[in-house]
Amino acid sequence: MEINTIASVLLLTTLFGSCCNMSDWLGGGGATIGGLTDRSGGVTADGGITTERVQTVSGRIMNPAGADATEFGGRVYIDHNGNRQQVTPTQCYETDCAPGEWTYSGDLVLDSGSNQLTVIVEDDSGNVVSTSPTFGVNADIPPRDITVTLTWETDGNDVDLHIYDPSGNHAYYSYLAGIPGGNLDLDDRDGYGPETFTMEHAVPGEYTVKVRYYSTHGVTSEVPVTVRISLNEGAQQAYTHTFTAEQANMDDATNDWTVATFTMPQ
Ligand SMILES: [Ca+2]
Repeated sequence: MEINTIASVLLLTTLFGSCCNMSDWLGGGGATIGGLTDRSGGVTADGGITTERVQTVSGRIMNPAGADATEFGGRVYIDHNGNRQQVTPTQCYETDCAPGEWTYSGDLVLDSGSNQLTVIVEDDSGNVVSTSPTFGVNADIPPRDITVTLTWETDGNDVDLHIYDPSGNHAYYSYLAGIPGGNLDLDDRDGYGPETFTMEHAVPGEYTVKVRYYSTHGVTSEVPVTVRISLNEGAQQAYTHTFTAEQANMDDATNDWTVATFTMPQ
C-alpha cells in the first residue's frame, strides 16, 4: 500500500470511526488518486515535485456496476493536462477494501512543469459517474524538443510506435535507442500504452511517426489508437486512427498507419 493511501486510511478511520461507507471513503466522488510512483520506487504525493518523467499513477475507484459485481462495469481514464488516457481497473483485494471498491494503475508521461491529474470513471454507457479531486505535481525535468506518445483503447493487445529521424534511423520496440539522442521508453504489449518517444535536442530535418498493430493477443474488437505529438514542449497535436483486428500482422508493415511527418528547424 502506498504511504499516502495509508495516511488516508488513518485519517478516514479517525473521521468516521471504524470505516465506513463508500461515499465517505472516497470523499463522495467515488474516485481518488493515491499518488505517483516512478520506476525507482519514489512516491510523489499531491502538491509534490518529481524529477522523473515516467510515472505510475494509481488509486481507488468505485465500480459503477455495484458492490457485488465481479466485472468492472465501465472504463477508467486519467485526465492529464486536458488529455485523456485509459487505465486498467483491478478488483481491490486489500484488507481495507470497502464493498465495490476497485483499484486502478497506469503509466503516465509527465510534461515539464505543471501536471494536473484527475481520474474519471464512466459506466458502460459512457456516462461519467465519478471524478476525483485534482492531483497536482510539478515535474522538474528538462524540456524536450520532441515528445510523441502512443495510447490505445483496448486492453491486452500490442500496438507499436515507430519513429524515423531525418537520417532514416528507426526507433521501435526492438531498438528503443535506434535514434541517436532519442529514447523510446518501452514496448507495451498488453494494452493501453503509453509508448513514449522523447528527444531532448533534435537534429534538424524531417521526422516520420508510424504505428503498427502487432498482435491482437486474442482481442477481436477494433482498436482506437491515439498519438500525441508535442514539439518544444508546446501544445499537443492529437491524431487518431482505428485498426481492425485483421490488421494485426506481427511485424508486417502492410497496414501501418503513417501518423504524421514534421520538420525540426535548424
Ligand atoms: Ca507495443
